[in-house]
Order: sequence, then C-alpha cells, then structure tokens
Amino acid sequence: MHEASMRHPCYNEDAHHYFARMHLAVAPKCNIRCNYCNRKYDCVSESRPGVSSVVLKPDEAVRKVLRVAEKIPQLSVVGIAGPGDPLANPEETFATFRGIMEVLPDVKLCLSTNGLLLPEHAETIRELGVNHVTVTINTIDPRIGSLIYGWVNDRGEILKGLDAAERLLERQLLGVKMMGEMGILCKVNSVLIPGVNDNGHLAEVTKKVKSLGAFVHNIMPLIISPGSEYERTGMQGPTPEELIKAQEESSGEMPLMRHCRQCRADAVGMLGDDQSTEWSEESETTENSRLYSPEERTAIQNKLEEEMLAKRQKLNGESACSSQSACLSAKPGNGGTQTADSKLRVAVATRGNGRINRHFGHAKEFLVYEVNGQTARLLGVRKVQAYCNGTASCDGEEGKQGILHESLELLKDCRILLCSGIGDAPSRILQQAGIMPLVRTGPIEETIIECAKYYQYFSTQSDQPCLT
Ligand code: CLF
Ligand code: SF4
Repeated sequence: MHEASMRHPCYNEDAHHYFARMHLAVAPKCNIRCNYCNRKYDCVSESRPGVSSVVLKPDEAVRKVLRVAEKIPQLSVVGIAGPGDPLANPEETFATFRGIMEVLPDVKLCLSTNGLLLPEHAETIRELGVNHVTVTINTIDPRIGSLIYGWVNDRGEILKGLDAAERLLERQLLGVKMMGEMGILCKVNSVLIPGVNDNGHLAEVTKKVKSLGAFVHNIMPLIISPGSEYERTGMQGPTPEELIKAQEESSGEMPLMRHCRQCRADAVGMLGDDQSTEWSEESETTENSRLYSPEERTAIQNKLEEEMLAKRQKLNGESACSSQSACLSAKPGNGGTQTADSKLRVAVATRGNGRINRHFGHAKEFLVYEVNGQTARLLGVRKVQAYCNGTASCDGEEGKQGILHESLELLKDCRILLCSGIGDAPSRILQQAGIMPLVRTGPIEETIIECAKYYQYFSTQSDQPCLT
C-alpha cells in the first residue's frame, strides 16, 4: 500500500472501516453526456442518482470542511466529485482545494473526473497538492464509447458519436499517463454496462490503464438515472453475479476496488455510514464554527491507523479461531446451493470500525465476503432498503415483506448473514430462504472465518439439532 493512500477509504480497503471522507458539491456543470446520467445535481459515475441537494460556493465548502473535521476527526480525505465534472468548473474546484489546504493541511485532496480536461489541468492539480485523482473510463474502444456518450463539449466544440468517444478517450488516457508521471495516485472507475462493455472488455481497460500507471481499478454496477437516455431505452444494470464476473476477469492485473458505495456528490462520513442528509440540513452558526483541534485529530487518526495495521498483521499471520461456541445459534438453511466444499459467501451488516455493529433492520447495505479456508475476501457491497425505518418493530408488518424479499433476492448467494441484532420474523424468513442469520458484534473477518467454519461443519451433519 502506498504511504499516501494508507488512510484513504477508497484506495485502501482496510481504511474504509476506520477513516472517513467527504465530498464537496461545488461543481455543477458537466462537459459530456453519459447516457446513464440525467444531468441533475449528481454524478452517476461517483454518486447515486438524484441527490446532492445543495451546490456550495468555495468559501462555504471550506467552512463545511472545518465543521465536519471537528465532528468527525477520522476525516482523512476531502474530494470533489461533482455534481457535474470538477474540471468543467475549474475556478470553483481549485479555489475550494486552495482554501482547504490553508485551513486543514493534514487532509488528502481527491478529485474525480471524466478526464476530458485532465491533461489541461494536470499541472494545477499537481501544484495544489491533490494526491489522488479518479478518472471514469468506461471503455477503450471508441465504438463502444459511442454507445455510452451522447456528446462531448470540448471547450465549446460539440462532438457526437465516434468523434466524441475518440476525443474523450484520447484525453482520458493521456490524463492517466500524466498523473502517473507526476506521482499522483490515479484510480480508474468503470461503470459496468451489460450488453455494452461487458464480456471481458473491462479487463482490457484494466490492462491498458495499468500500463499507463493507474494504481487501482474500480468496476461499478450501472445505476440508471431517472430521465436518462438509458432509462428511455430500457437498459438494465448488472446482477451481483455479472458484476463479480467482470471483476474476476480483471483481477490479477492490478488492485481492484470492491467496496465502492457510488457516493453522492455531497457524501460525508464513513463509506458505509453516509451522513450527507444530516449535513445538508446543518447550517452555519457561531456555535458550530469552533475550529477543529489538530492535535486531537492527529492523535485519533494515529491510533486508528495503528489499530488498522495491527489487525491486518494479525489476520495475515494467524489461522482461524478454533472456538466453536461463538457461532452456534442457527442451523444451516435448506435453500442454498453451496456445499461444504465450496467457497462460502457471508453477508455482513456494519457501520464501520471493522466490526459487525449494524442491526439487520437498519442496514441499507451488506458487505458480501467469500470465505475460503482461513481467508475472507470482500466480494462487494449490496445495497438494500432498510427493513425497519425506526418507527416500528421488525416483526409483523406486512408492508415490510416486499422489502425483505428484495433483500433476499440480492443476498441469495449468501449462506450466513451476520448482524448485531435481528427480529424474529426476518430471522425466520432468512432461514427459510437458506440464509443463516447470526447475531454477532465481533471483528468482521475473524467472525466470518469462525462462523463459516462451523457452518461448513454442520452442513455435513445430517441430524444435528436446530440451534436457534
Ligand atoms: Fe470521493 Fe472518489 Fe475520492 Fe473516494 S469516493 S472522490 S476516490 S474520496 Fe470512493 Fe465513493 Fe466509490 Fe468514489 S466509494 S464513489 S470510489
Ligand atoms: Fe453525469 Fe458525471 Fe457523466 Fe457528467 S461525467 S454526464 S455528471 S455521469
């Protein structure tokens, strides 16, 4: 892991359990048209559709960073990722970065762009000390690009079809190369679009960007914005299995990011615990304008990094726990297709700190891990609707059954679900669907390995008792 990325929650998978990022929505304009985007205040390449309620001016954005740093000391990265393209709004983007460096020099700066104007602004990016740049590159074939991009506006020159895709690609690849030469860590994001850039094409993208100096590749599922061209033409996003297949095709070439949340342009907090809504409602007052404490931030972040590194060292060096008692609370379900010999998939509800600490009913996403012997590796993130909204009990309500069945469909390849609490009704339905819900609060990977081991053991026993 590169030293500069140690605390970056996107570039370092471990760091996303410990460190937070925030996005500043200072860049409303865009200079290309992606057919999956609706051009409203969010960038689908880096955020979820339909949401970035407010566009900030640079000075407002800088003050917001200070308030967030005070409340969330584990904030390690500040990024600009929209709602349009940051480099189509260079004055706002660079004024914001400059302002942040004056008041909070210990954060890492991050930028996410479609790449059209990356070569033009590369030198300024370097001068400002932006350490991490993401370029969204969905294809390296202009013919495929012509199916993804409606038009490109290159400083007033409007291009369409093949010409648009060729111009964009040329700038993206040059931009990635320049970032590598300047020592700026470059991540490439690609949106997996079934029927357009699947069937091995993204593996070609991985090879190409690696050869140009990119550091990590993030293959994300297509999210179609309401009102976008793709919505009109009935395009569909990939299934979890299609996404995993595309990621596997690319694996081995360079590090792959599998924990992306496709954040909003105004995201705040841990990747798995977005607080953008609370922060969009927060307003500036004298009371909340107290400056952060640099010493406190440094001490907290140093401690978090120590904890993160120690845990990784322990996981790399030690075999799975051999205690049986912790996991005996449910019998393996009967609906699964995985056998005792196969790799086992486990869904985890967490809101950070590397622990299982989210109630099933409050989970808006599950991390899905694959366990193979003594190792658990993250396969991806599955977003769901929360089963409970905090106003009622988890049990009973019929209206919630639809939500539960949607979650079950998304998690049907998992055999175990780990959460910090679950109601009787969802627990029963999960078991009927062949998913064993287990209530745990321990560290994620250790608990997964331990529970998977005993799931495998009991799967081979024909007449063992139900342990729920
Ligand atoms: Fe933001 Fe992007 Fe920087 Fe991360 S997000 S600008 S690199 S700080 Fe991260 Fe969010 Fe995925 Fe982006 S989880 S959408 S990859
Ligand atoms: Fe939308 Fe982002 Fe594409 Fe621009 S680059 S069209 S904001 S998805």
